[in-house]
Amino acid sequence: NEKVAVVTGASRGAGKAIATRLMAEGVKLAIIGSSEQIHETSKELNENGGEVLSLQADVSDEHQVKEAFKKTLDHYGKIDILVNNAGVGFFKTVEETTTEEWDKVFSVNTKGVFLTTREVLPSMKENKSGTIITISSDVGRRAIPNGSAYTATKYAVQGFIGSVAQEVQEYGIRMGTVNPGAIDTYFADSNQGETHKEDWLKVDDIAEAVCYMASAAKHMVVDEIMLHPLSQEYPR
Ligand code: NJP
Repeated sequence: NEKVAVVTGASRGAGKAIATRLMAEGVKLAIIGSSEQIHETSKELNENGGEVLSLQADVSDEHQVKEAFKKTLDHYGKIDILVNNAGVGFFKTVEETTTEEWDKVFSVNTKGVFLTTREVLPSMKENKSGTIITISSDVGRRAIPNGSAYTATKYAVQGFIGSVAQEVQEYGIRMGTVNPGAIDTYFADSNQGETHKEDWLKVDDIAEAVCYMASAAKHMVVDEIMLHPLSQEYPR
């Protein structure tokens, strides 16, 4: 009875590493990304022998999210693990932030987590089991300057998860957040492997945290894992 996981934002970066790691643990996958790159990543994972359903969908679009979860349930019959990883960010002063940029980060980082979580819950409730892991951020626990919109989305996610976790506890569903500091990915229009990111968290560090949460003994919930590069200032 293999487990089934949906990983959002798995085209590249942390999401791709999370999908790769879960696959290595024998988990069947449905991976979601908004660009065509998701199909390339699926092909790569398939070539490594995993079972992967490739879903191009924007997590901030209600219709596309509904469709993606319907396809996953039609294909696998259940979802044991949801990893809410898709996220975008930009860093500038509040006066430089446009209304469009504000709406965009809230759509993907916050509304996206609401839409996917809402979609997965009915089947998890029916199965009386499920684990929902959301990649938030250490900035969801302490504010940083020049990132007000991004920081606000991650504080919002923290509140959302904390509230829903209590609603679904009686159904055997557990929810947790992984709150990383700087990770070497493609985040905020950057590239993976840039030299100034040498000491940053690696995508496999995030995958390891997700794996620990997802495979924790059934009687416990790992509420939160906070991690940051040793070279980074301590989150306060
Ligand atoms: O970023 P990146 P990360 N619908 O840019 C996908 C958090 N975090 O891996 O849509 C569906 O390499 C996109 O795929 P595609 C961060 O907030 C990061 O670092 O096909 N998917 C890609 O696979 C986020 O929650 C840092 O282009 C959408 C992925 O998301 C998570 O870590 C620090 C989408 C982004 O990959 C992973 O981000 C921190 C949409 N609308 C928290 N829009 C950090 N990197 O330093 C984008 O504290 N994607």
